[in-house]
Amino acid sequence: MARVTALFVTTLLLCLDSFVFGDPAIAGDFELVGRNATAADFVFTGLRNVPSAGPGLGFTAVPVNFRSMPILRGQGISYTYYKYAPCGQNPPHLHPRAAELLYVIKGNLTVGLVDSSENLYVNDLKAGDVAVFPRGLVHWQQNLSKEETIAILAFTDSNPGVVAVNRALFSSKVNVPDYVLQTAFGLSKGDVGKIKASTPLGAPLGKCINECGGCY
Ligand SMILES: *[C@@H]1O[C@H](CO)[C@@H](O)[C@H](O)[C@H]1NC(C)=O
Ligand SMILES: *[C@@H]1O[C@H](CO)[C@@H](O)[C@H](O)[C@H]1NC(C)=O
Ligand SMILES: CC(=O)N[C@H]1CO[C@H](CO)[C@@H](O)[C@@H]1O
Repeated sequence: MARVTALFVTTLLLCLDSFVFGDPAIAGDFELVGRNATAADFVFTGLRNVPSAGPGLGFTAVPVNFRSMPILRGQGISYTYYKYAPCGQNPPHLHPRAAELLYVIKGNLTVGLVDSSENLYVNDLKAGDVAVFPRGLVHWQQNLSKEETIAILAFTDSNPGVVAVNRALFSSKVNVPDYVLQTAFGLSKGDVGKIKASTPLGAPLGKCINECGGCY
């Protein structure tokens, strides 16, 4: 449990971490910094008992990337395991360094993406379905059901990175100048202030919007 929590925090830190780079070229089969590999380096056991999302959290996410599993560095692959609460949303975001392939293990999930020609693609997934989000495109997932959804997301980089659109633009921590947002969105200064005040700074990345009042 402590480990899972630590990993969850790691993901959140990674989300805020804009100065990390994608998969480096490595010289050998694999690479660990400063030590030789043991068998345990090739295994990650942190997905055995992932807790469900707690109250107020839209989901639990456990990354299996170069940070939680250092031997992945340079291998061009990683996972994030998700448990979405009922109504839980992974808000619109993009991965600068990776395409994503999502597989629904349990429950239902509505997923959407917008391409660079501003076309919208939305799909209702059921357990067993797979959806792709091409690299760098804005996308989101939401569990519109009243039951938990579980999915595994694969990435084409051991360090896909995350840019959450809401936080990048409206977080008071980032503090994009109001005039930029007023012009871009046609908002009054007061409205910009309201949106900044209600935009999460970090965790939770997703939130049950209305306890399923607006869900099926
Ligand atoms: C790794 O193993 C090699 C022998 O295979 C050894 O020469 C080297 O010192 C080891 N490196 C570390 C950091 O333990
Ligand atoms: C998923 O959706 C189907 C109908 O499309 C429904 O029968 C099923 O109960 C749903 N499952 C969950 C976990 O919400
Ligand atoms: C995307 C999807 O399948 N959504 C489902 C969410 O759950 C409700 C109720 O279980 C279904 O009616 C939706 O179809």
